Amino acid sequence: SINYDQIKEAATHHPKPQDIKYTYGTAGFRMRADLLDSVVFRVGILAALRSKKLDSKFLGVMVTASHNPERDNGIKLVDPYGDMLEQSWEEYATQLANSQTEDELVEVIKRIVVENNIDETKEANVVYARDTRPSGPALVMALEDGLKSVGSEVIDFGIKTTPQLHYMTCCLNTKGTEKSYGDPSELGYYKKLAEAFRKAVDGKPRISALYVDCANGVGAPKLSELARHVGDDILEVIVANDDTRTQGKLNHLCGADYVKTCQRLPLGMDIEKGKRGASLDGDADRIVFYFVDEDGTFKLLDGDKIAALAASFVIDLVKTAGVEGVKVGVVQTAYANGSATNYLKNVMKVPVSCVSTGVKHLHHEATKYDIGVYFEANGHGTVLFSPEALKTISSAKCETAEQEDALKRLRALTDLINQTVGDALSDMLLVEAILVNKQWTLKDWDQAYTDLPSRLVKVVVSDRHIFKGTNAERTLIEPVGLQEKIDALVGKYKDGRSFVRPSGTEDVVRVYAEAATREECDELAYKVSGLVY
Ligand code: 16G
Ligand code: ZN
Repeated sequence: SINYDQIKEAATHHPKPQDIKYTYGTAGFRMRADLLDSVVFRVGILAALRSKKLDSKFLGVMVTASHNPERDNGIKLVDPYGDMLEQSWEEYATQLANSQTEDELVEVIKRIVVENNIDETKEANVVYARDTRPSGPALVMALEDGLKSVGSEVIDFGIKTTPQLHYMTCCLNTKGTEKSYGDPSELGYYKKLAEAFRKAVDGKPRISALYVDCANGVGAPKLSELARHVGDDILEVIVANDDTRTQGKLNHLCGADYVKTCQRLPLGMDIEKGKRGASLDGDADRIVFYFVDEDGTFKLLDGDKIAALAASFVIDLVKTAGVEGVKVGVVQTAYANGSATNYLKNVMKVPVSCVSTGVKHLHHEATKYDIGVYFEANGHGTVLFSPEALKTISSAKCETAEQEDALKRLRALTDLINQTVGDALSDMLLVEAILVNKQWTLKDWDQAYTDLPSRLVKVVVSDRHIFKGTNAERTLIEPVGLQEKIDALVGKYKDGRSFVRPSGTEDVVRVYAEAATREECDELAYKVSGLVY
């Protein structure tokens, strides 16, 4: 049973700083690492409580701040099957983090126990991992203190990518059942992906090398390891920006977020014309691809392009394999380029839904399709197969060699694609597998549609919470009257579109705009920002 005196004693070593309000947001808690000690300690307690609540299933805890600067860190919880923490518990995380004294902390814990009918005598099991940030080891010690104060059993999974922690959590909880997701180890992860990749590209010749900017983060050692398991006879990966030791290099002028936001090559990746490049972010859950065209222009293939590529390939396989009952849909956010949405809806004729920013919204919506393809434009996403679709695909019988071949590749994809969360390493192999099957260059892939010029602007305001949106964040309802002004501006531009939303991860408001030309797009972004400011 829970020893509250023990928790109080442990908590005195992790006091909450005065005058800080913490919020468990879209990506958990994320901020300057030196402000996180008390938060991490308390998240440990919450993870243990949730494990007790869920019959001692393993909870996952990831210490990372993804693409944020190196001085930041963060922490988020992963539910037993690899999904994000259930939304109703986010509020508990916030309350624990903000209790000022040890007494208040214990009060909140007792309330969580009562409200959720938690059996205190149940065992708690928690698995945690961290990225390569220098602040990681100290934070992990605070996390352990929190976990142990509640008597939790722990598995330290070491330095991992965020998706590897999701994979591990799901594997631990499905081990020995018919839903087993794989061997709960890092090696199990590589073997599963490598074997699936080999099957997916079976019989097709290798394509040119892929240069991968790993943002000087955890993706670098992990990608090298994965590539070793796949074998360079079928995939040639050249790892760049792999310096995880020199302070200050993580995410600095490199990585998926930098490349997507700045629309330019990362530092340390001078790829020549025609060579193929990709960038991961700091915890390897996002990926974008790119190349430099003959005329020297930088061409980005972002999450929208990945979604279109993946959806079209899966749809073709489903058709050829003759499992036609299986319906494919795509989930996007308001940040999806207008050309991408148009291409999917009107050219490919795939159902497309638009949801609010944040993986939990996309993931949830994607489970409504037999095969749900979800990607944020920033490169985070995956393809989800429903249990029924998996059953249909695994039990389908085929009559022709062509059918059999398609079925084999489709089955390989169900293992290749991380079903728990968007995973840059798994997504990289997915894209490579499709390009190998089609024998396509990045330029071939890029032909499907041309992105409208777009611009994302950060606006610092005195209170971003006064901005309230609806319609998947595409329409503002507050401040009253602002949306009408935005609409009036947008109406003046050909193919114009713009929306305003408060960030879930930074104290800013984001303004997105797109229009037919670069000049018009920038002008629209500038004018809408003027309305917000
Ligand atoms: C978080 C989200 C990401 C989203 C981003 C938007 C997760 C795991 N991550 O990083 O999906 O794109 O926030 O940030 O949900 P913003 O609200 O600051 O624009
Ligand atoms: Zn990330």
